[in-house]
Amino acid sequence: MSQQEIEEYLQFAIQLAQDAGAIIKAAVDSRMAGSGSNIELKKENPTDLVTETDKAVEEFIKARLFKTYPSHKFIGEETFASGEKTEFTQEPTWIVDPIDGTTNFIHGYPFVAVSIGFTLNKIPTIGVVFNPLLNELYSAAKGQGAYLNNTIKLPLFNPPQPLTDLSHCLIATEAGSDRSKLVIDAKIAAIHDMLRKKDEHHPFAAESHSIRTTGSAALNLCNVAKGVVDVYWEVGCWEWDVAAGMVIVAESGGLVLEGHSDKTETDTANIFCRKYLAIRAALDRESQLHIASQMKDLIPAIDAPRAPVPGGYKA
Ligand code: LIP
Repeated sequence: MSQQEIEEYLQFAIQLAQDAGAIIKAAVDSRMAGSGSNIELKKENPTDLVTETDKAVEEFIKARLFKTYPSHKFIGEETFASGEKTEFTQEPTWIVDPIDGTTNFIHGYPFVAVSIGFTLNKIPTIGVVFNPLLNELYSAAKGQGAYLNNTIKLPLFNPPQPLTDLSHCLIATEAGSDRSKLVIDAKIAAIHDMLRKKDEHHPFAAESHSIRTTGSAALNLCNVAKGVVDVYWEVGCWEWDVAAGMVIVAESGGLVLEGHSDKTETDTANIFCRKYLAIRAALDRESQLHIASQMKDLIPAIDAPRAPVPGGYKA
């Protein structure tokens, strides 16, 4: 595919994200003005929320995509949730989350984004993430760098700040939607180790600067691309949450690895792996891998199967 075609798809995705973002913003504004009628719908899992707006925005994006590129493939959160079979092939494929941060959307917490990723030959090639509540647009195409609002090159720090030790890091992570005791205990134990002082019983404790959660995997990845958080680790989110953000992180000079406790794995994460560990840009890859290895020392082994496990996931 030529650079010209990639540029065409990037501009198409940017416009699509802005138009979808306008629908999300209007829904929030009308609810805040007391005139909205967004009915909150629940999936089987009461902590994995979906609203009428998620569905409407996905339909809007899908219709525009198929009208413009009828032969392209589509993977979307709500399409998947409706039980439609999705296959990942070498074909040009759009991977979309209509609202990443649905819980935030419901509460009016302003970390809400539409996330549009594009893969070619299974390689994440374009990523656009738009937060219409803060009017922040993140975009990247493979080999062309990552940008905020089309003009500000990421990361924001130039050159990137030194990345020396996990104790100096700000770490983003999420509770996720699997609230089974095993998973929550494992995540809290990891957060405990991210925050507490090292001692003989907790040799991997990092006493890091702190932790942050935005409630949106896509925006966590964009914060890594900006360089305003150093590390993001999450188990349990899905390809539509990360497909766009992974391109944005990579193009900012960051890494996205599989977020499991295998210390030796340094390959870029498979977008379908459901476990992600992102490290911001640094002056050299060695320091990024050093931070990844420190994180892997304290990350628990949590399963994130693609099919739901009755009673929750196994830790
Ligand atoms: C959300 C993810 C977030 C995760 C939430 C949820 P949604 O996506 O972006 O990282 O922790 O549980 O999955 O459901 O708002 O599109």
